Amino acid sequence: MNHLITPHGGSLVNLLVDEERRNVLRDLSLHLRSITLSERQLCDLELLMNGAFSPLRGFMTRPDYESVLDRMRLQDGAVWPMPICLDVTKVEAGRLEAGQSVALRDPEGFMLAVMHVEEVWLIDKKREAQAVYGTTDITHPAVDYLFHHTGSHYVGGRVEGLQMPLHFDFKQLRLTPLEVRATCAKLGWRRVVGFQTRNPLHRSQFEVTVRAMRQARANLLLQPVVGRTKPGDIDYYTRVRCYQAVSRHYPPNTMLLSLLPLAMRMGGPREALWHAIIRKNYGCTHFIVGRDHAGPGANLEGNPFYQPYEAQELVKQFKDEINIEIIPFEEMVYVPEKAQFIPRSEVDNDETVKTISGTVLRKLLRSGLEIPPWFTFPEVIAELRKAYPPRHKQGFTVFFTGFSGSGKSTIARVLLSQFLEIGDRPVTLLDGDIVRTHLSSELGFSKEHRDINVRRIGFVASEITKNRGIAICAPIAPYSLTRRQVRQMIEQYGGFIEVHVATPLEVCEQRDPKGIYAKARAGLIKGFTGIDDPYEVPENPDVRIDTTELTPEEAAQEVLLELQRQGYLK
Ligand code: PPS
Repeated sequence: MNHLITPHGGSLVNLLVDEERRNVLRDLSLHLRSITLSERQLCDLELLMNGAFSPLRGFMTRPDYESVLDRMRLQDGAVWPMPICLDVTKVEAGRLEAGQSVALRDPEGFMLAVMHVEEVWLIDKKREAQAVYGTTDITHPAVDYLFHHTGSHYVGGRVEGLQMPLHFDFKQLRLTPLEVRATCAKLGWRRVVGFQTRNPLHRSQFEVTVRAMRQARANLLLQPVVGRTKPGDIDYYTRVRCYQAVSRHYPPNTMLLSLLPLAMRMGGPREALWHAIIRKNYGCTHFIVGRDHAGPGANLEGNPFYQPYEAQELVKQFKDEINIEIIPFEEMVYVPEKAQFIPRSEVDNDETVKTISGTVLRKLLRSGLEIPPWFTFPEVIAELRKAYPPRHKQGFTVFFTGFSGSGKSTIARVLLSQFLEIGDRPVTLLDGDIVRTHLSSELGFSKEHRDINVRRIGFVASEITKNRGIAICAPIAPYSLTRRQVRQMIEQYGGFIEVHVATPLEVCEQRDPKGIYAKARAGLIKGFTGIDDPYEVPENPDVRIDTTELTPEEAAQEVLLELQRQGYLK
């Protein structure tokens, strides 16, 4: 295997400068503008700097970008299907011009590289979406990213790298293209087949890799993506533990596990071609392209964005030019009669087939049901169960909202006692008054301050929920949008049960346990919720309780029953 030759015949790019130049750039940076990179931009920069994106030497300038859009080639003719561009806001773009240099920094402020700006231009997003992804439908994750999370302008120019983005996890598994090539050479591997994945390796994918190794008489580079993948994917910490476990099922010294900090676009055929070029840069001689490679799923009408074998067709078309053998694979299915996975087209008419989709797998995990051993390895099941406990083991937040005096705090205290009696999770009560004493003592009751207060509660509750505890929150939380934001913060980690304590204002005012309504009516307190400040009634709470005719215990029971219905209590 040649150690320096890239798909395009040139040498592997390395944008990291030597120490002397680094010092010059550090001194220069005192006078430079800075751009703080997003997660995706950091991934792109890392792969530019370490040569995985060879022959690119920086973020694309407009002629390369236009050429990639129009013909999947750089201006000089080299095959390259994906725009690698640095986007900035209109304001930032206004401060940049050709000839200037800018410091590229990570979110903590570390300077990773300097870019020498050659061009700044306004993005025609519709044109880019149509050219690269074949659609302007925002259900496609890359189109959504382009339309909603990408600045208005691109900045192109050569990059000089000072320092690789920092990673503190799985360091031994983060190999650069040069390190992968050197390891393969040391192991005496001359033929290496690359496998790309963003999912745990189950038995069917394992079978694909083993068949590919046999077919190509090659060793395996298992290269899972640990940058940005498809929203909703299994987190990479869990996946990497799964890959490490499955690695032990290959014969000794036949495969290498190496993590790829790539920001995927889910761009189907163009993305598959891009993946093949990247793998060639890592030293692969062969690359596996599966069914629906890097597919973004279906659009709102349920139709796939790309045909299942479109990616294979495109990569095959360019394989000679990019100098890598493609190993195409169709869908693998399990045939119980044979007790093995085989390609769907090889199944006989009288044989049964079994498959489990990602959606079904998630359902099985959520409900704690058995995952059949034919589907995956016991170690993988154990890891997935740790990451996706059934609901009765997940954390959750009970979020009360309602007028002052509606009974929120009292019901919250009853619930606190009930959860402590059950005793299976740690419980924290974040009552309005407690929070205003310990977390938000500097805040008043303007809309802005109430929103800050409620979002702080949401943040603390989301941390508790993430760590599988129970958070009980009881602020007034008068605004729908803020409540919705809190729900979003929490639901990514566990349950969110919104309880509207809908006791009418007259009853709350009559109760007036703190004498605070009397003060508000007398004009001694301004902007009091329900008196001279708004309360937006929740439209679809999980529970709505009017405590006028209920004891606190009866009200708490309604919440407990809802928690049980949703599966959070056994
Ligand atoms: S919010 O809107 O969610 O931030 O309010 P919260 O943190 O729950 O605080 C509500 C308690 O503060 C007392 N209080 C007021 N409430 C509403 N409006 C105004 N202007 C106000 N000033 C003081 C009120 O007694 C609330 O107590 P609870 O526990 O809800 O009865």
